[in-house]
Amino acid sequence: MTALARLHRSELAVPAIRPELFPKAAAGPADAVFLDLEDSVPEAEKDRARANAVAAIRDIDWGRKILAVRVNGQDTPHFYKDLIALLAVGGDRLDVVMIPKVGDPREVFAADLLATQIEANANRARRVGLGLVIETAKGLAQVEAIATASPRNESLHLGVADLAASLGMRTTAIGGLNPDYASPAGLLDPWHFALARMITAARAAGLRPIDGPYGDFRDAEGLEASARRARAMGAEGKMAIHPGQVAALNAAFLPDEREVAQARRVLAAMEAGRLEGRAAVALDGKLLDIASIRQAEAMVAKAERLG
Ligand code: 1VU
Ligand code: MG
Repeated sequence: MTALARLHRSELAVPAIRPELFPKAAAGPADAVFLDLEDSVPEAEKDRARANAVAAIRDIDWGRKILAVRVNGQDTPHFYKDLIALLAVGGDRLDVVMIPKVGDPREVFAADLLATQIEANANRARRVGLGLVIETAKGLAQVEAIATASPRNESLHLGVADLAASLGMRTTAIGGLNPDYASPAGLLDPWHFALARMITAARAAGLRPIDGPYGDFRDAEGLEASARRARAMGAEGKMAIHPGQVAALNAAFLPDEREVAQARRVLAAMEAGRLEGRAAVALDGKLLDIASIRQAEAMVAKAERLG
């Protein structure tokens, strides 16, 4: 369960072909930063992006952030080169290798095997973690097996754009709602099933579930609503594609004072019930029982851990 203990409210994507952005990302408030070697890098620039990422791991002070690099997928000729460069040359500061488009637990096993060999040869002092991007129909269908495929696994991330393409969803937007997906009562959330399934698999395996990005980075209201939906369902944090999104995510994924105060009231009411020999009590006209203790304790523990 150690994977859950890291603060991971916001995760800023930074294209690795834009090294001028690295110091801004390192100095900013994101809990996690990932340098991207994959879909924000044109094919002809893959080698340059990789070299930039390796230098950034070694030369930039990333403070206490989770530092990740998203490598190219295992269906490309770049994956092994990315992994060797990052682990053999990049050094120990790299926390997590993010693997895109994971579709099968055997891909995670293969990444673990290769990482183990590189780390042994490079005398790397600590084991790198894996962040797995769930963004294909195959990956979502096998997400439980993927989540438990390696002890290196730390987090699952919903890749909304690729998932939409893979599922044939009728949208070209990155995240957010779709006016066509509605009931007579209003808009529904087209990401609900995928996010719920990914969160369930992540929590069952003790990993951090991270919601996908909201591409319309000028729409603060839409981002906030999307983050609130994800946190209501149990997501630990959310990807950001622009630094302007980070503060809102950091705030959204902290338990707020009202929620924590209510959780403490629940615990007090249950304790009073316990002293009277009861495990089911009423508070404000609503049922509480022993499951309510677990819900409230999880909320209070998270608030205390985050200070
Ligand atoms: O004010 P300054 O000039 O000092 O700084 C600019 C800009 O340089 C900086 N900035 C960033 N800093 C760190 N990390 C970033 N990702 C980043 N983006 C911008 O912030 C200041 C304001 O920038 P801006 O509003 O002028 O933004 P631009 O027009 O320069 O860039 C917008 C995009 C969206 C292109 C840029 O933010 C970006 O490239 N984002 C990340 C894209 C990415 O990594 N995509 C792949 C992962 S997400 C995915 O896979 C989709 C599902
Ligand atoms: Mg993707």
